[in-house]
Amino acid sequence: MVAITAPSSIDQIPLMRCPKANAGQAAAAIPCVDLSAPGAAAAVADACRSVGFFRATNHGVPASVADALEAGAMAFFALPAQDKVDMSGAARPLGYGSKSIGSNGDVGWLEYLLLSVSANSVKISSLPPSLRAALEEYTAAVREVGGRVLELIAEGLGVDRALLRSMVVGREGGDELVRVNHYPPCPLRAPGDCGVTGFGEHTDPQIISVLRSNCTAGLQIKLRDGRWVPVPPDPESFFVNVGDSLQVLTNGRFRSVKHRVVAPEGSHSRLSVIYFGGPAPSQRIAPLPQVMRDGEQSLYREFTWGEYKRAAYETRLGDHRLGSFELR
Ligand code: GA4
Repeated sequence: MVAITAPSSIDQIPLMRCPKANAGQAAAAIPCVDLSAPGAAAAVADACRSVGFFRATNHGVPASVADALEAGAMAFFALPAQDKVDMSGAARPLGYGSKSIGSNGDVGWLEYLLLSVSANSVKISSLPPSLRAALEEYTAAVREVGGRVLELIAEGLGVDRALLRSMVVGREGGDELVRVNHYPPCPLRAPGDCGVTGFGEHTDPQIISVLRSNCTAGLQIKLRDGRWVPVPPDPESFFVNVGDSLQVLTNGRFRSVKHRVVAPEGSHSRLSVIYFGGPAPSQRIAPLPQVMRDGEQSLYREFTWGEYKRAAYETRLGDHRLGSFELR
């Protein structure tokens, strides 16, 4: 790993280089599912099994909802650094963060807002009212998309349609987060055929994540065969990824996908908004009995979401977090 250092005008932080992904294979490798099509449940399950990631179209969220959030977020990120901290608190882990991710030394070329959005209200009350209103409207819409995807996943797995959705959406004491990531254009050049890391490679600990970005590229996913491929941006679609908890609930049939973001090099910022669907802390995370074959053993020791989340926060971003819960 090579660390590169920013010029003195920018904070001196080490930024890992991020090898360029294989652009030629992108389009073919990323499944696309029309959420309103008759075969959507099978297509979603297929994508979660083969890649752990897919692009979702026909989701029913009007473009104006995402546009309003994008505008509000860009206005927020254009404020002086101190105002952003004053309005939302420094990320610990919730709040406004810049370059530092989590509390174990991970860094990236980005600034962000990380918010708890459970029980329908954005917890950070001193955000500018227009941003708060846009976040609330967007959250309600993306939660519906997440809920629909969880229903399709359940149907595709052959379990009760409401089972996964009810663990996450609108659940009393549930743990839903929204993260708004802003990646300004990066003036640095990493050595070789590399970009600067915007957000280092990791899997998401939750059940599912639903991402929407503007039209600036940067997201990459790791395929099962180890190749990294860029995800062509599409502001009209949502991108869904399987989280570690869904991997466990399916006893490894679905795999949480490794992903990362390379900082933009040109003149445009990347703005992405991610909804993380996590259950209540007391929720038991173990393979669903309905998906197990006769005599099949769980690959994981049993845990609750609260336990897993606490453990996740002790790890570095790129760690294999499920490792210490695997039985073999
Ligand atoms: C990755 C997915 C979500 O962005 C997140 C991240 C969290 C954080 O930024 O506070 C973590 C990371 C994420 C997993 C390992 C720990 C915790 C940073 C980190 C180093 C909000 C989440 O839930 O887990």
